[in-house]
Amino acid sequence: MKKSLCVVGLGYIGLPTSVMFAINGHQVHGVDVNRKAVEMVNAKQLHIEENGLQERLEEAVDSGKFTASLEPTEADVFVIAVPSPIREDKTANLDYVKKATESIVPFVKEGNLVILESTVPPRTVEDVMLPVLEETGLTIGEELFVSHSPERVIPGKVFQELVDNDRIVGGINEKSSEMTRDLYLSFVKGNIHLTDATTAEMAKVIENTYRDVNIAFANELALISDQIGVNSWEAIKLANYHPRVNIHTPGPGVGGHCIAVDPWFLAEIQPDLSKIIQLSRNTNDHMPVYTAGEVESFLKEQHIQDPKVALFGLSFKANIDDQRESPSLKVILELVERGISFSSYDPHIKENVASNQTQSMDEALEGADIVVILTDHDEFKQLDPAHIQGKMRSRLVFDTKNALSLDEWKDAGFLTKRLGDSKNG
Ligand code: SAJ
Repeated sequence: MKKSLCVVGLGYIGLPTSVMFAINGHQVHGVDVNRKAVEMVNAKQLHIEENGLQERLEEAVDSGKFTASLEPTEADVFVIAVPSPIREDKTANLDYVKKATESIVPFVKEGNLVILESTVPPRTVEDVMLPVLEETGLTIGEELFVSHSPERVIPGKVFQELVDNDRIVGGINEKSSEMTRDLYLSFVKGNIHLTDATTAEMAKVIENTYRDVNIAFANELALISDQIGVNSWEAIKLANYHPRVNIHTPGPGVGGHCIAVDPWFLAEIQPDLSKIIQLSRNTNDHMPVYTAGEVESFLKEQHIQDPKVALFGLSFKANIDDQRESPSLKVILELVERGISFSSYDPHIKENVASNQTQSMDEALEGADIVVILTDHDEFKQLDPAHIQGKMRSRLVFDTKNALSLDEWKDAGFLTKRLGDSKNG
């Protein structure tokens, strides 16, 4: 049955989700505190980038099924998709979730459903949202239904993953779970798994924590390999041929607003019981420092005076324009601390004044002694070392993402180094 929806938060998750509900026949009203975002959505313009979003937004707005404003409206279903970042002290900042919940209270009526999509520490629905929703005067679970259905999509492939991924639905009771499942069935083709709200919160946080711990393990293997004449990339690949082993890859650190954040949600609620989780976070956070140290020692070994470093890649992962929590920015801070001068280049990022960014690769290479690959963009995998060597002062290359065929670079006269690989010196 077609419903009316009010979606609070029109960002990386809320906007694509609103559009999906609208093009599947529901009447959707989107809400955001950012006036510019609201105006752009109504004008069918994008304030975020996502493959396939533009045409779907146009379809949704043109059909009259999607509108946006600064204020919530009455609806059958309220979906909350707002940020849940961490504070300086690594504790969850749930202010946005709380404010969004408060903002819908005047509009909630008997029979409505409230769904939280934001990733949150386990117990947030029960301990933070429900007390606010009780202010409606409705009996929770009988007159008002509530659930957590965490988003699980990867930037760049959101529309594919919204449809194909399995979905977790955790209601505060069975009726809440069933109502939520029935709604998502309008576009989800993956399986929908029903549970309680707190287990759904836990499952979502576990997914990103699993990845963080696994990457920390890979990074630790890289550090060990750097000491013992082993290429960790090769060793990990070989180990992964075992049918029950799946080790992730090392790198200059873990960025983005999910994997570097969510493990702290578990550390915060049980600090004494989350030792591996905290150690992994710290291991991954140390990688930019290690990377900068490796750059410095490579330059020193070659006795290069007043070196200049050309950093390639500023976004937090390959082929996207997102710099949030990017390890590259932390490597930059470390180079500044060490007094090493640098330029930077990223074909996906238009402007970042803080990082001495140049608009062309050749400009970044001018007078440089070393190229450091920090993000494995497709463009970097195809770099021609013969072209690059002509632009530089010295010929050193350090690949932290295993993006390059270093043999080709050696043939072009480069001294090469790879993170986690002391086999190819
Ligand atoms: N990274 C490594 N080694 C690896 C994999 C990644 O160093 O083997 C680094 C990347 O370079 C990047 C960071 O980790 O800096 C995070 O990248 P990612 O692709 O692992 O994750 P995100 O943050 O883009 O998206 C994750 C996804 N979660 C999982 O895969 C379990 C996505 O499905 C979630 O929706 C998203 O977090 C989220 O919003 O929670």
